[in-house]
Amino acid sequence: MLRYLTAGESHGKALVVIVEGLPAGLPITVEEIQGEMARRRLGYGRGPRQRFEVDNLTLVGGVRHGRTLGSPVAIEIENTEWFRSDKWHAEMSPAPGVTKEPLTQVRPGHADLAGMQKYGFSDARDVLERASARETAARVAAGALAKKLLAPLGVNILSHVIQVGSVRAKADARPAPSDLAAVDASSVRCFDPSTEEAMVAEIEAAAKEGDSLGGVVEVLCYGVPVGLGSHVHWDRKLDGLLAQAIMSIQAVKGVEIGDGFEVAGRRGSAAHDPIVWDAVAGTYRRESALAGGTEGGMSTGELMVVRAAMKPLATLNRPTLKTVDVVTKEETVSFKERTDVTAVPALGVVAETMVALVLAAEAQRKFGGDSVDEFVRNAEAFAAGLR
Ligand code: EPS
Repeated sequence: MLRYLTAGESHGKALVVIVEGLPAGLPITVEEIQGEMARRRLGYGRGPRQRFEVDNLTLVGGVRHGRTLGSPVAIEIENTEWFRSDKWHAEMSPAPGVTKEPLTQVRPGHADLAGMQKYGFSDARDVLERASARETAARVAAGALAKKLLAPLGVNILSHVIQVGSVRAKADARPAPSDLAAVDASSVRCFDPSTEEAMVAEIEAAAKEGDSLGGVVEVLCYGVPVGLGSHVHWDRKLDGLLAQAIMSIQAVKGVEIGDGFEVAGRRGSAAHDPIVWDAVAGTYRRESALAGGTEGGMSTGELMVVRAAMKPLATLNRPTLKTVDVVTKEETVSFKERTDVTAVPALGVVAETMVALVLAAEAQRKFGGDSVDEFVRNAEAFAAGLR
């Protein structure tokens, strides 16, 4: 079973991810992983950090001569920040000591206060360093491996931004796999050029006021095989696994499979995707994609659609959110930290990653195989059986 663990703090020396359960023979290079990671830094509205992070990574184990060995793949990703200033060497040192600058004006909407109460900390940095979305860099490195594993099955995963703040893209603009470069070329990773401009203006307006913005991204998965996940038990349902994975992304507050929320207001007679037999292809098809590619907790083989809603970031460039200083108990505003105006364009790439990791794990559960060849052979035999 494919599983992975990340470790590391935002301003520590590095992030680490270990991916266990990949079959042997998966071709992968540092450059491919870096390519995915660079996509995560895209997007108008990111803070200064994304301009100097360089995604310097080392494949520490599990890969030899450009192919996985079937052993755990270990990846270390430097935090460029650590190497830019000595501040972080002292502030994040693992050696015994105390900070000179504890952060005590906790931010509403961030992990600060609940984390300090839960773990008994008196400095919010003990929480925020790990709560930071910097951790998603490690996830994206793992996701690059998951996408490579899914590629020979014909699975193609991409995302696009459909809302930034109050600006929403037209519902019918949905990119195909060949449109990925165009989406990534958009300054906000929006597929609809007419909306892109309005989104940028929305970000500029928020930036001017030191404020932040949330939004919505849509992940599209083309070519997902039939039968990933299962109806037989709650924790094997594919849509449940996808929802958990998406909700685990920092600042995500909502998830939708297909047109879940819109369909809730329809009558049953107009809420489901009609099934037809495609005699030419020798396969069943759905005439629409309302269900988002899952029925009964299993993939149907149709276009998979997963949306994620991100709240506006809780760190503001001009802090105005009312809070309490946990030392004095006096009313104040939350502490100032360098931050992004919005990270919605990056959310799309992280959401792709989480979907890829779920689909890769479920594909491996279904098709097994200790080598990529065996995995692909098994998947092809299953598909041939369906025909
Ligand atoms: C983040 C705050 C910012 C972002 C960071 C996520 O970091 P910093 O406080 O160092 O400026 O840049 O995102 C990343 C570093 C990244 O690589 O995505 C937060 O509080 O979540």
